[in-house]
Amino acid sequence: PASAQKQEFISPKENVPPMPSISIIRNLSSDRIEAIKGVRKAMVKTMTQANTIPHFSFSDEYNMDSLVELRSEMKDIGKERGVKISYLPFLIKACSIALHSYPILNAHVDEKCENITYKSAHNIGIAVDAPDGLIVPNIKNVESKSLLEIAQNLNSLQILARSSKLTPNELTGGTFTISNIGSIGGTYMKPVILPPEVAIGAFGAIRKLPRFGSKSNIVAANVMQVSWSADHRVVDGATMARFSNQVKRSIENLSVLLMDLK
Ligand code: CAO
Repeated sequence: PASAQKQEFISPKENVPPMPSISIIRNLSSDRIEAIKGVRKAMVKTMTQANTIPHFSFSDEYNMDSLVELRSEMKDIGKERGVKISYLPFLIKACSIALHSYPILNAHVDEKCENITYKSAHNIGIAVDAPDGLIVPNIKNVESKSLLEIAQNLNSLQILARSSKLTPNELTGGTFTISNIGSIGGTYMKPVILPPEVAIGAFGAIRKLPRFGSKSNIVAANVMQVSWSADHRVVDGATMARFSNQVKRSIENLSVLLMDLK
């Protein structure tokens, strides 16, 4: 099956076209008509279909202090091995571990919503801001991958996406999606489900904010806002909240994450 195909690792040292951080503002001298095609056309189809799904959203904030510290140590180790380590591999793995407890969130529903397919593989889709527009390649079989392997796959997908070299294998078969809007900025989001999947998460930017410490003292905490959307026909809010609590617990207390690592 496509999901069993191996993902090639591409070193981030390869030449990745950078995304522009600021768009150049030019006044149009006249109206311009542009045909909707390519990635944008695919977005029209998927999002029109997604709009038929009754979404609900749930948000929370995670304390990222432990992960910020661990990531800064692992970033250097990753560099030695030619792998860029961001926060995402930990979040992806934490989601995959929690999906074992809530398999309904790693499922597909058919168009008429008559059958639910609980997917065995955790093929985690990652929303990528690419030059052609939004694309969502997925990392296959996250449930059996190490953090380093997830980071390698993520690096590769990011490079392929930014150079428009993704293949159908990478773009199909996703079972659950994550959108890290925080690398661009912002807090909460209302992510839109990618059918036939039933759930999606969005992470905001990690920011240093005042919060209460254990002795009711004010501390500077690394805080990240998290937003989940799910298909309310087959998923209830309590399930989504419990799933998020589990992800939160393993991110805020990394020994919990370590305990379940394979
Ligand atoms: N908060 C703070 N910093 C963050 C962050 C967050 N939530 N997410 C990433 N960062 C940091 C990374 O750690 C990295 O820092 P260093 O340079 O110190 O290592 C830097 O921002 C750049 O990260 P990155 O974007 O290259 O890597 P990533 O693995 O975090 O994310 C990807 C990869 C592909 C998800 C991201 O580049 C991207 O395209 N995000 C946009 C997704 C999007 O468009 N969502 C909307 C979908 S709906 O239209």
